[in-house]
Amino acid sequence: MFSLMANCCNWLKRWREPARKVTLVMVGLDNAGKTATVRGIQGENPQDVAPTVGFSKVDLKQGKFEVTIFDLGGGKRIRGIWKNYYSESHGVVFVVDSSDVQRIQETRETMAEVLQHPRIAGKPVLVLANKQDQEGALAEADIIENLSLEKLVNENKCLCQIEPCSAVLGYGKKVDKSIKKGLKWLLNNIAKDYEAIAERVQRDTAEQRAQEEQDKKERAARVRQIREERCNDDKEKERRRVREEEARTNSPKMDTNREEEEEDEEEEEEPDDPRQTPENAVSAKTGEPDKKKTRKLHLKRKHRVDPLRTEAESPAPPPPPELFKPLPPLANRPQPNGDAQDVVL
Ligand SMILES: Nc1nc2c(ncn2[C@@H]2O[C@H](COP(=O)(O)OP(=O)(O)OP(=O)(O)O)[C@@H](O)[C@H]2O)c(=O)[nH]1
Ligand SMILES: [Mg+2]
Repeated sequence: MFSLMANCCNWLKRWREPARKVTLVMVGLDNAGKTATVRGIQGENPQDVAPTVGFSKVDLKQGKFEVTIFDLGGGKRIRGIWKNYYSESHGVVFVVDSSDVQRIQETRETMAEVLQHPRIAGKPVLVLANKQDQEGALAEADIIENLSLEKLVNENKCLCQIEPCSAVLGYGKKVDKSIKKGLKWLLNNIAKDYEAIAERVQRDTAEQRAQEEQDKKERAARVRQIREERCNDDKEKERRRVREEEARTNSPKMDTNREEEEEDEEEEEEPDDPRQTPENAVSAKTGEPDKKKTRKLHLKRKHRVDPLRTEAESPAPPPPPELFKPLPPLANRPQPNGDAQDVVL
């Protein structure tokens, strides 16, 4: 009679207890069967699931527990995000593909990283040795050995349970019993130490939020600094551009003068340059002869003869036509006949 009353009191006490909110993180290599497992527990068909990119959040009621499961993508490049969910988790579900013997070492290393993390160590861990329906799947004992599971959980003070299972066997009420059993074990062990775990979750979450806030501020400060530096760079570039523009605007005159000076120097150094013609002295800009140049050229042209022009413009004069023949000298003149008289012209 007394024990019956005690049982009734306990039941009443439990019934009046508020539902416990528990958050679980579900991890494991890609293709292990995490999403299929969650689907089965939810009562959805676990077949034809797509790889998880990022994470999916599932809320479900399990007895007196309101459970939130973070089903995280297991791809190598996604694993980096796992740690962001550790602080708010009360426990861990680690899913192993028992048929993927080739990646068992990768699984071991990944599990070690998870359990060693300061925000996970000490929390209860359920290992689901999934895909037991597959041929060649490692049995429970092989998995324990290959993962050095005992050593890992002892070192990190994690309560641990391993359940060989198959996520595709059924769903809803027909979900693999081992999965149900494992989940029950996990929730009960969290419940046993709920206050301590919940306090830790609260503290770790607050720390993480503060850290995230700090990171955000630092990131914002870095972005601001980069923007300022870029802005200064832009201003400097603009200033340089303006200077160059100004220099370009002024430079043609300077260059022309310089060219002229150089030409003058050349003229003085090489006075017999055959390319020096009067046309060179005409300013390219105005079409007017440059006075200075003309003067110089004029001076110099006194000493110069351009053979080509001379020939072309002043051809040699033709010999004058022979209008009359000069008389031969007197001595050689033919003698007139006797009657004729010499005529002196
Ligand atoms: N044969 C068999 N196939 C399973 C089992 N569990 C899951 N699968 C299949 O394995 C594949 C991967 O399952 P997922 O649930 O997507 O794996 P996951 O761990 O969520 O993978 P990621 O989201 O990439 O991390 C799917 O084709 C599932 O149908 C099982 O117990 N047995
Ligand atoms: Mg998935």
